[in-house]
Amino acid sequence: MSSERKVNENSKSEQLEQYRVKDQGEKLTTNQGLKMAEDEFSLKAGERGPTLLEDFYFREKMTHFDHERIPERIVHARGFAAHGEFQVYESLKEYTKAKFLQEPSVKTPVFVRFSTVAGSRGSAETVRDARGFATKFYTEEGNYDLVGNNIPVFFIQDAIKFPDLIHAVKPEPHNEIPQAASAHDTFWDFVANNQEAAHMVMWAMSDRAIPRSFRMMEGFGVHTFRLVNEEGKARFVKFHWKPVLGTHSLVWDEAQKISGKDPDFHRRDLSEAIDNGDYPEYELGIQVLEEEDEFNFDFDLLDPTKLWPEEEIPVKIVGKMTLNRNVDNVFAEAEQVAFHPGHVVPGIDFTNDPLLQGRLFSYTDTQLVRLGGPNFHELPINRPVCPFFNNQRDGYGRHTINVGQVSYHKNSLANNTPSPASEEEGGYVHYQEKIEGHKVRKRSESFKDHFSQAALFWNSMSQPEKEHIIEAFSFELGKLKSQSVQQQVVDMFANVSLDLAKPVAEAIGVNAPQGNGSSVTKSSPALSMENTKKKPDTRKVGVILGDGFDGKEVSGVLDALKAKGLQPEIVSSKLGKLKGSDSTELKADHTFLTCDSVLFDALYVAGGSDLSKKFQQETAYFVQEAFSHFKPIGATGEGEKFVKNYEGSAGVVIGDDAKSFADSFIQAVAEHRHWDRQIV
Ligand code: HDE
Repeated sequence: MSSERKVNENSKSEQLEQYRVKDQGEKLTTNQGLKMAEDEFSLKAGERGPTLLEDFYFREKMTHFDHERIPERIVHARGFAAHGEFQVYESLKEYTKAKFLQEPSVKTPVFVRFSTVAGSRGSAETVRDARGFATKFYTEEGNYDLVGNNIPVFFIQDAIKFPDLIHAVKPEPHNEIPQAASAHDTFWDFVANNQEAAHMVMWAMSDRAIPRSFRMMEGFGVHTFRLVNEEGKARFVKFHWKPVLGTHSLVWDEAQKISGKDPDFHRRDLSEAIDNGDYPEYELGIQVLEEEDEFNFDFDLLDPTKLWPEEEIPVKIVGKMTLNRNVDNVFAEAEQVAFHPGHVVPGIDFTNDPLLQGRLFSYTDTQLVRLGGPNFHELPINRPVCPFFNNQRDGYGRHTINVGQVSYHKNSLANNTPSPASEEEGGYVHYQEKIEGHKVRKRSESFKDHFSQAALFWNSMSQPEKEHIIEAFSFELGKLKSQSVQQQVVDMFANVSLDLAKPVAEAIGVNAPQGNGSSVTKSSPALSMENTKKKPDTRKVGVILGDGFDGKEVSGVLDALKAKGLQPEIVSSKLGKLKGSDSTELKADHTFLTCDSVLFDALYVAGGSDLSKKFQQETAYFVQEAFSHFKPIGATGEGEKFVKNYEGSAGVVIGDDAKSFADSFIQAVAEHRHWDRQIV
């Protein structure tokens, strides 16, 4: 094999094209290609007689249907995905020889799957949970998978505990309750008895665990990896994805209501944004550490319950990923995609993080049962864009027709090919880390501090974020039956802060925790979402409108919102045309029945002169709910009376000059939420 491997001329999407079947306008056939004359009636002995075994068409159709389902992922079952591309801003040659990170002009196709962790495949999307953020880069050197989460740390320090963690968080086995929720006894019993979970639990109880959208959440590789350059010099690295729209969340009451009103909220948001041309973008960031700095920190770099504070080790922004194409078929693409942290390319390597080491086993193992055998790499979504050759053969679902007599190494009959590639020829050579030690089942002493970074996280939160964490703990623990577990958890989190543990103890009626809290006073502003980017782009505004609205004014506001990239959608008591006081007509997108205030980022109440009692009641309800979720609310003309009660509150904009109203309202939308509000 020559060292210059030729990448398929095709991009990934062109490669996929050959598998895409468009059957519109075609005649119906069997899977053998036989045209069928009938698709409604099985073959019977007489019109009222029994169905015949001879009916091959019925049997083929029904057998295929009976086998349509595959096992869902044991974790991250509920997910959605999109295609896109990635480019580096400048060459990362200094750090890594990975070819896709050398050249700013190179566009690498990517496929990204976002997911929740605990819920089943059909569960609601806005539950409190970590989110998976898995990226497959189809590079010219083979597929590289960055299989991360939206939280930079994990619950456990050793992969051997993963089955325990997941058993604890999944629905309890005796009644399969609750679905997609950690608010139950076994999860918190696990936490209290496995205190390495403290830091991740702080994140899971924070607003990070209820993201506003996949487009507005960060991604993290979690583990410390290695980058290795052409000279063989290795450095430690942590990977980050930073969303260009900033990192934003829902509020808990809203998240729960959306679970009922629109359980598909996150996938709808992602696919609609891509359809609208509002392509989600994420910048890739790296934190890089020299190997000689390995022991210069008060935590172990191999410990996956620790992050590297950005203020101490800055995140260097090195490239951008743009998601620009929706999947054509969720099963073929999002369901059949198989990620694996062990899918690496030369220049990217592992560390001895014991969580990562265990993951390197688990992902192939799980695909064998989920995708039915060892040939899952041949599924269209999983195929690399470069050719691949080896002596592996046969197995369920083999597509490749390997030609020739030889399927072993070494051989003389095929000139000893396929032959291993040297490092110079692009062959993967593992970083030669020196290892010395006794074979032991132990954890390093350097992994034993479970609370300092949990306290760092707490200290870094804004006041509203802290209140949300207290509420989240109070909610989750409030659902437990075991008072002993409740008490254990409260006592455990007294090691983080008494300002957290005491109010939670009070809220759930257990004894106030003893202890002094943490001695850590440091904070890391980068951890607070208060300090994220704030932009109005792509925000959904519910426009409440009835007949007799002020045509000129409302049209002016809608145009101004659209010009700034916001997405106004009209809500009324009926669908169809709404007539303004002049000749303006606007079409309603939703009724009060088919949508809800929780499905919008902001409300603009324009009202109308001709409103039913029902309209007035529904509008009052929408406004009250949006207000209680701290959302921006604007009103003009006939709409003002619905907002009068809230006048003067943060994020409430009232005015009748369309232009200045629109400007202030857009600014309020950019803020995302207005915490500084007295809820009435
Ligand atoms: Fe996973 N994880 N995981 N995980 N994980 C899976 O692989 C596992 C962990 C993550 O959209 C499974 O194909 C073990 C950390 C994502 O398809 C399984 C351990 C992080 C996805 C598995 C971990 C992740 C998975 C289930 C502890 C963040 C979804 C289905 C050592 C860095 C990928 C599958 C997708 C999926 C095992 C911990 C991220 C069972 C043993 C830490 C995003 O193999």
